[in-house]
Amino acid sequence: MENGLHEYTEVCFKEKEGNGNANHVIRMGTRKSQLARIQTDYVKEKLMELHPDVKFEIVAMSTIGDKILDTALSKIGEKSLFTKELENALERNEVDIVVHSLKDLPTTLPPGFTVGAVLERESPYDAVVLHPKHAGLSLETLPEKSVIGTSSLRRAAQLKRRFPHLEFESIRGNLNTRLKKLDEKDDYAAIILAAAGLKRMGWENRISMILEPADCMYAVGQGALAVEVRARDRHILDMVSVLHHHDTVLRCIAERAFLRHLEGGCSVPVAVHTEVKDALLCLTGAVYSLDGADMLKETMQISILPDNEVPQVSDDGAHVGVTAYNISESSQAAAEKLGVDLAELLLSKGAKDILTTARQLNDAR
Ligand code: DPM
Repeated sequence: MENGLHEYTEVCFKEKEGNGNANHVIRMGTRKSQLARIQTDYVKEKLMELHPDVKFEIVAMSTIGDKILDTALSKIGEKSLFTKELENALERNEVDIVVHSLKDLPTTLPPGFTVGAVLERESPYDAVVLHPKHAGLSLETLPEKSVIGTSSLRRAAQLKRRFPHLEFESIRGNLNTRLKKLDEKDDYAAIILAAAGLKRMGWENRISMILEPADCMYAVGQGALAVEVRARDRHILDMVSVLHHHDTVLRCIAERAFLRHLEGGCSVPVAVHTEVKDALLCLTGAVYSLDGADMLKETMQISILPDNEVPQVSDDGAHVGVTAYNISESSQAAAEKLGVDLAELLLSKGAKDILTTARQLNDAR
């Protein structure tokens, strides 16, 4: 934050109550990585279209997740790795809006914060990026013992299960760093990244294959952008709420409720797949042992038929950290219940043991 603020000294500080008036500048906090900036610019463009009378400014900051580049994400043990410093700035009214990848936002936000918008989801799937020398191959046809770079326990567990001839090693750094490590060294035959991030960076042409749910289900919230705001700041909440995408919101509420009820974070192998079809919300969720040998996977669905109910306006109408007054309250409650019910089903089949063992093994590595 100290790095970002001095660039904007001409802007007056706001009163403690937060930002109330249209003549105020709305400040948007972002991490300094290229992907974070692209995502924040994208949301800024959307907001400028919808609120042409408001001035938006971007403030870039470094976060712990950006500073610790040599340790696997799952081992750092700080749940709000990428979000804490940005939330501190929100709290101090130094920024009014923070844009995140929803999948990096903990399922329980610190008190006082909420997700005021979840934008339409990009592709939620994972993608394989091959070393150029393997062009034309696939995970299936890569040579025995080829090393795949990923520090996602979720990706490694599922892919070990599906492609036992491959080996998996951690790779860290932002997207630019990872692609460089892949191309310029001989350490990895391929790396696995979220298709959404690659697309936003303009690197779609590096995608060799998209992983189908049968091979690798995605992370909770993957591919969706989230706008975090101060929960008490009704003016900003109303301003950003127009960005909510109905189906994405309900899918992500179900996914986040599932993860929260399992007590999973970014350090456990949990994967999901959701669909909205014919007023049905369908959630598939799975937990894996680190080596992928054990798996529990179930699917449930719930009706989200639109109702005539007046949107609830309570102090805390949030569902797993998401506030969406403009989306049917009963559909949101149904989505949250779906996630909880599916988690309960997996827990009744032994998910707790799988996750506890995975956590212990990961901590011991
Ligand atoms: C989280 C994970 C990863 C990110 C764990 C997972 C990937 C870590 C890694 C929770 N956050 O997915 O199982 O590969 O070492 C992250 C990316 C994006 C958001 C990059 C990526 C962009 C896509 C999006 C890192 N967070 O996953 O390739 O907006 O969802």
